[in-house]
Amino acid sequence: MIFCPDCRSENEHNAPFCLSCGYRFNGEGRKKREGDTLPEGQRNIKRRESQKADLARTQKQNAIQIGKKQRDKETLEEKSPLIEVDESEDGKTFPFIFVVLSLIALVTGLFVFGAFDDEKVELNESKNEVIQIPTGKLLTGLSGEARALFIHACERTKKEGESCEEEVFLAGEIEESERIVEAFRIDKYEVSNLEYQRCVDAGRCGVFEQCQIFTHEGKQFGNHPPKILLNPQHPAVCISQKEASKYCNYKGGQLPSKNEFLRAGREKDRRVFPWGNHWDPTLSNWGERDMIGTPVLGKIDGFGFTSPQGSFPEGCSTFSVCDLSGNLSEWGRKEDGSSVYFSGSWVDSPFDQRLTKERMASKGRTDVGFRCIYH
Ligand SMILES: [Ca+2]
Repeated sequence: MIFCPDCRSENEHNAPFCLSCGYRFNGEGRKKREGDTLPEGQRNIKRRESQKADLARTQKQNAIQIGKKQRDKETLEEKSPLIEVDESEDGKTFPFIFVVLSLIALVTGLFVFGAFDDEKVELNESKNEVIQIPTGKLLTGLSGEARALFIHACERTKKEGESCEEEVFLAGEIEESERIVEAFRIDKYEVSNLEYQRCVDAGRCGVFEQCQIFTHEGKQFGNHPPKILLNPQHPAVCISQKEASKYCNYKGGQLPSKNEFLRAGREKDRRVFPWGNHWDPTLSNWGERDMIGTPVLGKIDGFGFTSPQGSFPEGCSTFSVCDLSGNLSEWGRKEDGSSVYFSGSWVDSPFDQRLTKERMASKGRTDVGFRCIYH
């Protein structure tokens, strides 16, 4: 446990911020390093430059280790499970390979993900099903308490000497109001790569030609996503908002509006997350970071990349709609035709996992997926 120095409440030792008052832990009791107190979700460019220098210094040693492991694999293959890329492990062993290969790529200029292009993806059955949402009242917007918490966290960040623009931090938030949302049905899970492939096979959906690669370290150079993101059971990535809409039309539906997305996640109250108002780092696949903002892939929620459908049953909404927060953000539709996406993903901070979070984009990327609704 860790005590919040602001309000003295108890928090889990790995909590990125205080659940009671929003204080963002920055490694109290530890000697601060430059850039230790970045705002949630922002990237530390200076630290990354430093990391690159560190990587260059250790490259020679890692290359030696890789060579040794490769020799071990060739001679003792069945005794070397650590260096196997096992998709069934969903990232638990892949990050090791990813890191090691990235070290080589940084020095040689090769793009590591392209190396996996020729590997065959095994197809399995999809777990998705459709959930009925009855006509009912929706409470839109953030509650006063939640908004105050977020603003307090933003103010705290500014006191630590860093920028936090409330209009950016709270971008996409809509006014508190009540309205009736007509009945609809919605996919229980985000559409998987397998489900999307069936639409491609039917000649109704396109294969992505470009993909913006977003990871815990921000936007990356290249056009090839890590192969584990293309696992059949994982949610479909690199699908543009337009192609996602085409998929939903093919299925007889459409992308959800903000109100439909919120209705599926909130039912009858103004909760922040599908499971309630308090952040729980174990109930969704989010962009895990430790107390000083360093990525800790898979250490808290168990997944370093996206996760298969149904991996967080306790994080589903009261309607049993799952992964509305976490795993991938999700494309939505707007009446004015603008392209938006909701909530947060496997690369995002806790604050961005709220159901009401709304951002604008349109191109296929590795942190945005989708699900469909049907009337
Ligand atoms: Ca994660």
